[in-house]
Amino acid sequence: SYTPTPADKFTFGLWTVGNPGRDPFGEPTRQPLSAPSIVERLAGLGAYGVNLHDNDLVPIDAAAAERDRLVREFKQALSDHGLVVPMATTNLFTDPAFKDGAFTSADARVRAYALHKTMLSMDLGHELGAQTYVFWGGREGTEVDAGGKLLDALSWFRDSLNFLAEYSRSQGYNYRFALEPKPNEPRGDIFLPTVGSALGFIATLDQPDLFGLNPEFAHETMAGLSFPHAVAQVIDAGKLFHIDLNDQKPGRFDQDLRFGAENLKTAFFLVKLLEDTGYDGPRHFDAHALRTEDEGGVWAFARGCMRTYLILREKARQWGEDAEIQAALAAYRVEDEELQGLTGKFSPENARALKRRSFDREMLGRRGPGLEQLDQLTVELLLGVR
Ligand code: 3MF
Ligand code: MG
Ligand code: MG
Ligand code: MG
Repeated sequence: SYTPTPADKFTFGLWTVGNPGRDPFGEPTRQPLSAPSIVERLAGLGAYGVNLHDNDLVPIDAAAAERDRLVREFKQALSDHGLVVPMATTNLFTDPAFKDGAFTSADARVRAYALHKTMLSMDLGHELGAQTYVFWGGREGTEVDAGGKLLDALSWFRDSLNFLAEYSRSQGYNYRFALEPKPNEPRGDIFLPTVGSALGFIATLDQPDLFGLNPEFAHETMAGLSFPHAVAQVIDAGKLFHIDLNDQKPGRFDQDLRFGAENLKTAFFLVKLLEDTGYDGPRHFDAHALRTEDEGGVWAFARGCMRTYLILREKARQWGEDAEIQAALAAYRVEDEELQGLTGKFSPENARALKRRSFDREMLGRRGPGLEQLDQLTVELLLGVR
């Protein structure tokens, strides 16, 4: 079947299926879609929710009456079609005012405007029911470092996040905040470029417990890193607040490909990781249809993201029940109760006992762990011949 239902918690951004196919070298290839029509189509496909930047719904220069009408029509569509808005975020990258950064601009007026715009957007997100608020610092970075702001930028960024966390509390919004790292594009270098850097930065905030991560498949891949490795570290830190699923060829421009379109095996291990660890937040697809596509291609793209996730989830279940795979796995992980008792926790006695032990170093070096066979079994399972 592999037909999604809201219980699968699949979400898309208004900006994803709504992407009209503009790129740096070419004009849009598709007509814009209205927010209510996106809600209707996504609900029809079995999605759970839809996320947005403030300006995906309300143009930056909209008058109050126009804003109210757009929000009212969007809310009506959400309630008509049973979709929720789990996450909201701010567009701090499209407008020329943010060309040299928002929270990290060297111009104090831009930094203040970024806070002003984000508070209004947090108000909107709350009105729509969002509980997670994402910060993707698209313009927070540099092409040249002659401006000498590398340390200042981190401290301005920290001040802004601290300010907004207090704003959320004072308004009773109680958002959970998720930082979304990206190494580059649109800036030459973006601050906090990877999952690891964002985790380190969170520890320096006033209320670190309110902040977690929104890691993105394409972003870590652009940095030449493994997305499952990054996500595992986020889970280990208890910081997986949200996730952006898509795909990407390493070493290319930001492609935002359909989930599973490129690195299927990596996507499999990611889905397995999310499912095995009981991640119960939204599975958000931050991707868009190829520029070649018409509107039919957009919905084929959306269906494909969800279907591939469900197929990989089923493959992960099969993997867990495959006797040969499980036997190879058990052989790979060598247990030794006595030694694990000594290494689990330091005590002077454990240290003394370990120092006295002798080890058969040559045998340890000779042993083949069987990974070739285990990986081949995995590949054959994925290829559908098991
Ligand atoms: C860009 C992104 C962003 C963020 C979004 C917040 C426009 O590569 O991934 O999409 O995901 O701003 O979630
Ligand atoms: Mg992205
Ligand atoms: Mg992108
Ligand atoms: Mg993203």
